[in-house]
Amino acid sequence: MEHIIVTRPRPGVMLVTLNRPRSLNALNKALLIELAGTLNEAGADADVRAVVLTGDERSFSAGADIKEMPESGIPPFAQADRLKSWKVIERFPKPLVAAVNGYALGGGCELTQLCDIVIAGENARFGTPEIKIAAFAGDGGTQRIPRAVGKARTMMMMLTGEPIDAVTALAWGLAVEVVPVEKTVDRALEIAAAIAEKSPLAAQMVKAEILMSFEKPLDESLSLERKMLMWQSEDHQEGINAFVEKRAPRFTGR
Ligand code: DAK
Repeated sequence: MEHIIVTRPRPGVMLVTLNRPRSLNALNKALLIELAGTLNEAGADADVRAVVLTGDERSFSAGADIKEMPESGIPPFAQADRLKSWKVIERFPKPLVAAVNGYALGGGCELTQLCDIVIAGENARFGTPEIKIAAFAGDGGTQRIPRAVGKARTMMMMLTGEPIDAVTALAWGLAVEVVPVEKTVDRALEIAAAIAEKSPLAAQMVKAEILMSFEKPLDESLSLERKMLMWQSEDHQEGINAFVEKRAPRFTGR
């Protein structure tokens, strides 16, 4: 792949590194397609139980590739394969942890908010500067960011285009921890590894259930039936047995 690097630094954990440093990891269409393809593979691979997504120390991602915009014609962002790639990321069923150093702007900020847990380095800057090029956060940001931080803060971010720092992002709920820059990826991997030890069935169920609370009315999202399926899994029985026998559980995902 040209624009991302994929490694498996810990059992059950895939690390995906955005790799267009000269463009501050701007999300051109080719990168999005590679990312979606990698997540599709990770989703189908039972050896991957959690994925960490990161950039480099200067930039997680500076957003949609502005230089690609004129080439692609109008409307530039509405191309089917680009939109499909975002859908794949949005629907990735396994836990996704973001390790964010530097810029997380525009589509880069939106990408962090498709991750389930966001670890911010001290130099992280979250922002939605699209208004500066007479655009708006059209890859889900106008809908997801207010759900995370509320109306007034979103208006401030999106109408001024000015970024917020890591400590503010933490206070507003866009990130869950702030750590020194050189520790961001390690901390995200540590969290992913802790998730990977759990039952993959349970982890995916937790993710789906929590996301549902943002997407559906309460009477639909109280999906008792799906929760009942969980109690019939081998992993659930193994969890109970291990607890009673005072040993570590061995989860298989069945
Ligand atoms: N795209 C392309 N190249 C970028 C880039 C971007 N978003 N951000 C930075 N770069 C490139 C710069 O052009 C420069 O390249 P060279 O000139 O060296 O060739 C290199 O990365 C380093 O950047 P700078 O020289 O500018 O570095 P600085 O440290 O001075 O500034 C910066 C860093 C992040 C403040 C600055 O680069 C900047 O403001 N970048 C643009 C950030 C931005 O505006 N992001 C949002 C993009 S729009 C939709 C509607 C809209 C959207 C999507 C969908 N629909 C309706 C479906 C829009 C989404 C967006 O994300």
